[in-house]
Amino acid sequence: MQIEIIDSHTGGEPTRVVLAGWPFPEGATLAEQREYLATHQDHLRRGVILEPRGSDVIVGALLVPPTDDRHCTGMIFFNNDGVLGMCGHGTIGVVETLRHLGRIKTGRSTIETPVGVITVDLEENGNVTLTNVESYLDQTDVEVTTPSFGRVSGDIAWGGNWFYLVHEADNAPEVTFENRDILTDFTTEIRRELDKSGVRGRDGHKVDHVEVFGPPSVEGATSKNYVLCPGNAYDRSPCGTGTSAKLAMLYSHGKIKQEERLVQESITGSTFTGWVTIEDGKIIPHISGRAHITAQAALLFDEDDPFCWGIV
Ligand code: PYC
Repeated sequence: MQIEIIDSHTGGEPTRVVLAGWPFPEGATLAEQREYLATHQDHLRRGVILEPRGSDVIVGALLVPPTDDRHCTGMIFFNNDGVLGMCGHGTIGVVETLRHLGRIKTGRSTIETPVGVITVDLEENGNVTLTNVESYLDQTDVEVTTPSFGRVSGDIAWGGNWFYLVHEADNAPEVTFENRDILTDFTTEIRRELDKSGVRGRDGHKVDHVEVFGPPSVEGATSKNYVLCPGNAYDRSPCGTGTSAKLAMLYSHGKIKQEERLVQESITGSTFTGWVTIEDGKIIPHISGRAHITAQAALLFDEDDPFCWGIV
């Protein structure tokens, strides 16, 4: 068996787009297809994402036919832990992959995801602006006490995935690349405490991404972030859904206005530019960045290989 893929990275964060060889999941909607993938095709997710073919950092995107042919494609994201709702850096990676294949034109296109339809604007130079699903602030000043770092306070917001946005902590590590391991410990403890206290997003889903902020180090940036993803890897990019959640939080607190630009720097020094518009009273984030292709390959699966479906 073989699965055809194209790899790219967006601000340092890899995306592996699956083009062929993976049977389309069953379901009338993308949400149903994501459920089918999680239930019946988890071995494929593991085989494509985990070692020995992949790594904890890669986000996969399975391209599926759109349920409405006005849309350019459907896409279902997954990572080392399971399936994802949306993925901002991954969307930019998918668009760059489609551009590489000559399957998308510059200008505006729409793409279906399990959490809604998003819009992408592709420029001649490869820059992509994605208009995300509605994002919102869900809970404010949620406090947890971590065993090693003391008291932490933050807001919970939806940006296509669930985020805990740290705004105050007794002993938060500084947000620097050198501190990435201790930032992983810090955010993992926060997520564990949130889960233990039964804190959930309004749809009952676990709050599985944690975002911490610090002063920027690249010129023109507004802030630098560290984002813990569900499978314990940290996002090398500024995180499209995390930046969307942050924009929704800032707008709801009256700290930014419509169309006001925020340049979010990642822990690796890459940046996304983001802003919000208000449409029918809903906060709609826009995230702009670009991806680069790194590989085009066929992954080979041999049933006799004890690690055929990944090292778990
Ligand atoms: O860019 O939205 C994002 C994302 C989610 C997880 C990793 N990257």
